[in-house]
Amino acid sequence: MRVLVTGAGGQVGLDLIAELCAGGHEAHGSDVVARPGAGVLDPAVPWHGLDVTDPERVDGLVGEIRPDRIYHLAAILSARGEINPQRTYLVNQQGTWNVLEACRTHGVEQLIFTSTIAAYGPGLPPTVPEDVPLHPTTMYGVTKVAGELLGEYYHHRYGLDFRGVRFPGLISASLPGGGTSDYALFMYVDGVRHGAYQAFCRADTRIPLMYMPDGIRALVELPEAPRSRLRRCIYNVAAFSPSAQQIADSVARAIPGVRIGFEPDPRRQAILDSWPDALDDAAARADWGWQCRFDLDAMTDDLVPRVRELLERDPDQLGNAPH
Ligand code: AKB
Repeated sequence: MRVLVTGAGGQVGLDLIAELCAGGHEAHGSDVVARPGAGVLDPAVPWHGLDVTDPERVDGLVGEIRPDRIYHLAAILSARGEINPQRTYLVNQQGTWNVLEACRTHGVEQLIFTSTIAAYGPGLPPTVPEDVPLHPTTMYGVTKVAGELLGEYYHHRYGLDFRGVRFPGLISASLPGGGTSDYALFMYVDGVRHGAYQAFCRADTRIPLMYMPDGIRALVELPEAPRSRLRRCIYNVAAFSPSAQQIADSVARAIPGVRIGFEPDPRRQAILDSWPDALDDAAARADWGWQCRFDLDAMTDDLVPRVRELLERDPDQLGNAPH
């Protein structure tokens, strides 16, 4: 199967492409950022410059490649998105519209969309299913909700096989992209690098999190499920929901002597407080057999050696912790 990935240079895209190639698919990466180096991306994978806000370029590329499936990952995340909400609207909203239109015009069979816990807003029960009132407080969340609804419209109106997941904050040994959930990853990165980290949230902050290999598996399994078994287009997928203190404790178990403190930043704390504690993913379990494999400590055991190895190779590879 020929697959195009938008926003492929981000946190999810490179791992996803590696998994798609391992599964025998012809994967094409696309992004505004330049092609990553050979150590990060298989040189055999085609890479295309793509600004999703440019409708002609999106249309031209989809017409040229004629993919069977598109993974639309291109987006500006929650924390970075609040620095420039206007640009975030263009990339996330106009970009999704452009990709949907290209799917319609060129008869792309399937579009996979990555939504997020940021689709939710304050005032909900601690554990949320999919169908509750959605009143996100960030432009990222607003555009993700709109993207979900637009995709469902194209599914019903034009027969596009539109599917997607609402992801928890994803954690992996790769450069994060301006998310508010990044405090979790930087406990590991700065824990290894500096032996210390000041998180920008309170110790009792609790949001849904997931280790990237589970996230990638969700993106590979959902598209393969028979459509007749799916009762909806967008599914919650859940893994674990530790408090920030519990993550710090897990890191300290793997990196003895590490010092993790908490210095809440009001702007990012407000975003974190607006998200639910946990996701109810009963629908994904029932309809396509979704099940996460990593809990917090299993993630820590797997992640710490990976972070260590990456930082030994290139101390700047994982970027700097946001303050
Ligand atoms: C973010 O923090 O913005 C993302 C997300 C939760 O979708 N990681």
